[in-house]
Amino acid sequence: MLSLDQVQAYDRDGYVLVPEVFTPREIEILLAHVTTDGKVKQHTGDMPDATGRSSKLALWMDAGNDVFGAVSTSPRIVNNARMLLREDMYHWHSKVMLKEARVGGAWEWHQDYGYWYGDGCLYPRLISCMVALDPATRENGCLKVIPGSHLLGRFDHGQVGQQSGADQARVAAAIERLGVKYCEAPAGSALFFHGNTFHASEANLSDKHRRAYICCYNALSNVPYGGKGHGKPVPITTSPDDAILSFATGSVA
Ligand SMILES: O=C(O)CCC(=O)C(=O)O
Repeated sequence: MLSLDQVQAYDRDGYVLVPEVFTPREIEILLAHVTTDGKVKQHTGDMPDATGRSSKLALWMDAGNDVFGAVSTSPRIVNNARMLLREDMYHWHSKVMLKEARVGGAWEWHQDYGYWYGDGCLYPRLISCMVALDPATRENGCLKVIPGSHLLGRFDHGQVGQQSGADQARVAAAIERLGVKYCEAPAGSALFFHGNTFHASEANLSDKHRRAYICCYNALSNVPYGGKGHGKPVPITTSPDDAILSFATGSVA
């Protein structure tokens, strides 16, 4: 469970980084599935950055009966995200960010609600949790955020490369007032962040991968209008706390 200080930090800053949410053994199991599992290969796509560098990710809408579903429905993520959101929520989508050594591209400054507004969500009442699968450092392109930017409201987003990027003059002004925080994160840590928190990451020019698993949730009061959106708007049944371990040798559907 998050402490009161951590909840208050999230309310103030729009993000909170929690170390040691998943054990080294759980991360080892997850990475084994990232590198060998058909699900990741099947869903991998590329959203090149402004310079044309490859920014690969594998995205899906289901929190299925597999090792990735076990993370997306983990009580360690779900119960804390519910607390930060202050209401029940449903699984929106999950994705593996594959920022590979030497070739992994950047992610432009954006708010996730910059994308999800277009999916018909009326409020920015969405939350993401980024689980570090490798140690994330400045050298390998860790996530960076603008603290407090979740309170700015939604900026206009346009296309930058094949990504959505926010109005650059407004982002520069926000950075001048609020600064930038690089979220260096040990493997196994979890970074919870608000749907309106500005975030970005730089290219990975290092010789170390920076892979991460991100699960995203939408408040049940914020189901998109017009039947659009991601995921199924049903409350999440949390998995047993040891569920990831049960995928140590098994195959994944
Ligand atoms: O993995 C990254 O560096 C960026 C992730 C991101 O921007 C997102 O999932 O919205």
